[in-house]
Amino acid sequence: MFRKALEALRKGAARTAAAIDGSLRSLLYGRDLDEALIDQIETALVTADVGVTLARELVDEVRVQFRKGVARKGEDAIGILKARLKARLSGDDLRLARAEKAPTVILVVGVNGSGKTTSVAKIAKALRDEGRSVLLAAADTYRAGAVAQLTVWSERLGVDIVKGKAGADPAAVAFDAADAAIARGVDTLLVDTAGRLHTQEGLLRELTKIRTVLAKRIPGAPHETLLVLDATTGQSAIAQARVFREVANVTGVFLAKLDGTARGGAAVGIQEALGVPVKLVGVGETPEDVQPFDPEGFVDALFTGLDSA
Ligand SMILES: Nc1nc2c(ncn2[C@@H]2O[C@H](COP(=O)(O)OP(=O)(O)OP(=O)(O)O)[C@@H](O)[C@H]2O)c(=O)[nH]1
Ligand SMILES: [Mg+2]
Repeated sequence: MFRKALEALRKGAARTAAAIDGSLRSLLYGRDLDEALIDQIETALVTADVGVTLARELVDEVRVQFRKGVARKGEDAIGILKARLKARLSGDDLRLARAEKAPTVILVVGVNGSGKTTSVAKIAKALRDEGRSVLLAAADTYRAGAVAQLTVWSERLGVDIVKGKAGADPAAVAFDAADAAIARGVDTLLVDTAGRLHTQEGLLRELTKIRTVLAKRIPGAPHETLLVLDATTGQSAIAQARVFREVANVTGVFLAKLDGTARGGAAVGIQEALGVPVKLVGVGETPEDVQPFDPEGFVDALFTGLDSA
């Protein structure tokens, strides 16, 4: 999905690039490497939210190559960092899962305000643009106004929606939506859920119930569970991700608000901490502002300005 240019992604990564760029560029460009300089690279990477452990690993590699006499210049260090980061981020299947037999069910989870509902609209639009039929399930019956918010998106995008009353059991809404998806023969059912903190046990249990109901109606559902993380929250997003992975069987990350942060390095940290791939990134507030996560393009964008590769 989303066969588009990388422009929007670059826009999002550009801020992170500026952060890494500002420090690494002045640090490394045109300079000879030495041990002290290599230590400073680590600080620059941690500042960009790559994560302490990974930053150390990356820098260790630079140090090894330096001691072997292979890496001599700042530019060599940049080359090593880029290659390592790309290797880290690639390899997983970054496409959204699809059921063998329609409907495919995509469950969207995350903490309050991370960008779930907006991300549902983005995915709905992208799928519809590919000619696939989409049904939305407004299973956030917790927050007043949540159903109305998704309804507005459904009207703007021209896709159907199944909703319950405010305060209704979200699992019941999921049940009705699954039935409707089968009856209407839609390709993909997108389930929006209430924002919940990773400390709210009752709400976390509710997710399990939603999953159970979906699986009962549709074999293998949910086929994809996307955890929406707010990229501007950096390391906190990683802590959330750990808990959600445990309780919600997260299969992919939608990294929202990448346009609003200089800390896009979190994309790398998340993948490292979870072993779950970042599949999509959000780079703005409109339904067009979504891109597939492209490890090559992302890493290049992180280092834009450092070299032209
Ligand atoms: N800049 C930017 N803003 C975003 C992006 N995604 C979502 N937002 C904004 O973030 C805010 C929260 O988005 P929602 O989609 O309502 O978040 P949510 O997770 O559904 O929130 P709750 O249902 O209350 O938990 C809104 O103002 C969105 O417009 C993004 O990729 N970039
Ligand atoms: Mg919402």
